Amino acid sequence: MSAPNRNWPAFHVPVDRSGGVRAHPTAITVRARKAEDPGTLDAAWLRELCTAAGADDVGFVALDTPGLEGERDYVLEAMPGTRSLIALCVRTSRDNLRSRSVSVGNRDVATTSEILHEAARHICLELQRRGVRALYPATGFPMEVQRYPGRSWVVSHKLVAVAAGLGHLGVHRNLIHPRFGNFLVLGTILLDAPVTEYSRPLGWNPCVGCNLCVVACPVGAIHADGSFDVDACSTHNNNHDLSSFAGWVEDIADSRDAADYRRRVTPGETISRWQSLSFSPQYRSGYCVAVCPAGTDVIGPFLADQEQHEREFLVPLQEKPEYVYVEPESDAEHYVQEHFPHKTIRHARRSDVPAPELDAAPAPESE
Ligand code: B12
Ligand code: SF4
Repeated sequence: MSAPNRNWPAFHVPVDRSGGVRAHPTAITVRARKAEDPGTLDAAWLRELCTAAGADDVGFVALDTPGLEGERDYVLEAMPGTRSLIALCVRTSRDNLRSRSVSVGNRDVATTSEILHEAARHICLELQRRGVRALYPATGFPMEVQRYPGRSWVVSHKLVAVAAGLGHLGVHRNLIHPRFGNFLVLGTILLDAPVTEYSRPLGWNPCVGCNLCVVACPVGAIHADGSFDVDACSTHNNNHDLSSFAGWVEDIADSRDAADYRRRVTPGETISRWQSLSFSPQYRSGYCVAVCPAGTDVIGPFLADQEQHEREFLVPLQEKPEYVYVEPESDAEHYVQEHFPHKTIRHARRSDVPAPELDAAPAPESE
């Protein structure tokens, strides 16, 4: 027999509603404070706040900046009233990302992402204390994945970073910072206040057009003309996530017994998925980032001896025997057969995820 409320009355401390909300002690305290209008944020002060919090570089843009039209509905959905955006970046440990041991690169991507989240959170709390509304979406995951296979990201950090002058996209479509190159994690903060001075896009592109990213990619996703095969990249690199994860679950469900499961999924693949689930998503390659020599902090040894750069950072990735995940009969499959015959082709099982029935995209102008 249950005995509701025997020890706890409906209200442990009764709420006094006699004077309405305006007479409530909270309302009286807040009214007694001097109302401060945070007004327009001083750009120099904001820059100092961001760099002191741990950002390696930062820029500011108004939400209505040309180039960000596609971001508007998503941003206003996340925080109605957003007026400006902070683009920020934190450097990664270059040699982690260049390592043939992909786990070493993944460790640093995850660590740097958390450092950026912590910096962004610190900035948001300081702005909140000053009466400015501010929020930071994740650098990558978690995202609004219920919208997959539609757009799941809240804001495109690359587009905001370009508009805010942090760099330009290289042939590999990653942002290249003029100093740090592509060895960074990007983030964005949404603000409901304007900033005294906005940044402008960089007048030149730090990409040097060497095309090392083109020849490093194991699935041929990056083309020298700047076009990009999203499907080839995500089928291989994101083999633990999204539709590939759903496909793995279906492989388990379809297996008659352990032997049948092993015919579909190797023990190494099972263990690898355990690692992704336990620690952080394990990308299979970020080879386009690893080999990129662009950026004044990075390019010195490449300029001194390009062949040495390739021997150290490109060739080990090209020669590495590894599983490469492709769709059967895709361009990516033919590319691996032709360029990397020593790598082992695996046909990824990807679940066919239907478009979501609910909340597939923001309502336009949700301001
Ligand atoms: C979606 C996404 C992906 C997708 C698509 C990549 C892409 N080019 O759009 C996949 C899974 C393939 C991917 C892979 C990688 N990503 Co990623 N990814 C993102 C994400 C969430 C949004 C990217 C974005 O803005 N796309 C829109 C525009 C700007 O991209 P675009 O290149 O101009 O155009 C392509 C897309 O629009 C695509 N497209 C069009 N419609 C749709 C719809 C869907 C559903 C998808 C998936 C794509 C897509 O087609 C265009 C290609 O021609 C951001 C995080 C974020 N919230 O911003 C990280 C981000 C871009 N990724 C990043 C990284 C590092 C990677 C990887 C190296 C993974 C790794 N190992 O770490 C690879 C590199 C692939 C590459 N060369 O581009 C970094 C880039 C840092 C930098 N220096 O720029 C980001 C910014 C994460 C971060 N916070 O630092 N990524
Ligand atoms: S590897 Fe070379 S071509 Fe590719 S993005 Fe970097 S500088 Fe540009």
